[in-house]
Parts: sequence; structure tokens; C-alpha cells
Amino acid sequence: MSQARGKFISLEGGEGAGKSTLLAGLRDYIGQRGIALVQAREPGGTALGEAVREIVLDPAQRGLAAETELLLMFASRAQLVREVIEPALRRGQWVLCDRFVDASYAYQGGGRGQPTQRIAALEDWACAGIKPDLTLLLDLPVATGRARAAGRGDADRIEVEADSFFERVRQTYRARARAEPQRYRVIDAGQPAAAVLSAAVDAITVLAGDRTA
Ligand code: Z5A
Repeated sequence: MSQARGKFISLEGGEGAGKSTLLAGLRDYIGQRGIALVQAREPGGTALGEAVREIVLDPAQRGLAAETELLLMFASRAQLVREVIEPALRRGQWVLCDRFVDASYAYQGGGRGQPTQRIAALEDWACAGIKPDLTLLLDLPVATGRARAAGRGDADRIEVEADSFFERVRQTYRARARAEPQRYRVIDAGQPAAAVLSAAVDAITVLAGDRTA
């Protein structure tokens, strides 16, 4: 009998929205259900991707062109899809990814003004038909997220952008969620972490086929 394909879940949101916090809770929840899980992040998740991450987040790379940034995000993604995500899904494992292609639409599209059609063409090429089954969007006002992240020390190359950049990022995520309500679950990330986890678990329960709504 052929192995059932695994499920692919991505986590998205602005800076300080609580993705890392939620990831830890979800990893425990999915593990307790006996589901084999692979965790990844973008940019990163492979040796090449982690090297790309170093470059794109390095504040010294001040002159990085928006086009270069976009291509680097997709270079990391193309490798992650082929080396980690697709093989895991084929083995029947679930994949939990801290950001995926929606981040490029939000940051490079909404934030940097790269054309949507260009990003869609790159998605078509780099993602090889792989799309999340569920995208959890942690939605939070920009100021709240930035205040949460502020205590963390030196800002990376993207974190130094203006509030207006992050507002465009947020609005692009929200527009994408409205356009694809069957894939997205928007979670109010201003709630206590336990309530955020509970909303995410709810969405995953539906995805696992335990409940229909
Ligand atoms: N990027 C891109 O431009 N294009 C792309 O295609 C991709 C990425 C894939 C790296 O992402 C950067 O790459 C990112 C987008 C860009 N740049 N920015 N800005 P990242 O995901 O690694 O980094 P991040 O977005 O900066 O995430 P983060 O700031 O690390 O935040 P987080 O993981 O969402 O939050 P957290 O660490 O879980 O929580 C932050 C703090 O808030 C922490 O003290 C928590 O204890 C606290 N927290 C968490 N949840 C709560 C709740 N519910 N209430 C109160 N406090 C909370």
C-alpha cells in the first residue's frame, strides 16, 4: 500500500508575532499525536539555506538590491523544497515551516514593491508545485510586534526597516489570507501565548481530519 502524503504547515507573521513560541508548542502537540514531524525555517533549513540566511540578515549587506534579496529567498526555498520538504511529505511526515513562500509576497512584494507576477513566476519554478496545506498567520499590530522584539539585542538587516515597511508587510499577509481562506487561518497574536496555541491546534485538528470545521 502506498504511504499517505504528509501535511505541510507554514507559520507566518510580522516581527515578534510569536512564531518561535508557537512552533515549540505545536512541535510538542504534533509529537504527542504520534505524527512524525520535520521542522524547517526560511530562509534556511539546509546548509545552503542557512548560508543564505547569514547573507540576507547581515546588516553589513546594506547595498543588497531588492531583486537580489528576492532571488536569494527563492534560492534558499528551491533547495529546501527539494532537499527537505518534498522528501518528507513523500515519506508521510508532516512539515512545520517557520515562513514559506507567503513571506516573499509579503516582504519582497508588499515591503519592497517587487511585482506580484514576478514572485508568482519564481514560486512556480522554485516550489515545484509544493504549497502549504495550512498557513497559520499570526496577526499583530506592527508596534506591538516591534516592542516584543526590541529586547532581543542588535537588529538584523530587515528589522531596521521603517514601520511603514512592516505595515505593508502586514497588509499583504492579510490580503493573501482573505484571498485564500481555505488555506489560511488568521490568529490574533495579541492573545496570550496559550490562546494562540489553542487556536493553532484547532486548525491542525481540522487538517488532520479529526473534525470538519
Ligand atoms: N524573510 C523575507 O523577507 N522573505 C522571505 O521570503 C522569508 C523571510 C522566508 C527572518 O525571519 C527574516 O526574513 C524576517 C522576514 C524575512 N525578517 N524580519 N523582520 P524570522 O522569522 O527568522 O525572524 P522574525 O520575523 O524577525 O521573527 P521573530 O522576530 O524572531 O519573531 P517570532 O519568532 O515571530 O516571535 P517569538 O520569538 O516567538 O516572540 C518574540 C517575543 O515575544 C518573545 O520575547 C516572546 O516571549 C514574546 N511572545 C511570543 N508570543 C507572545 C504572546 N502571545 N504574548 C506576549 N508575548 C509573546
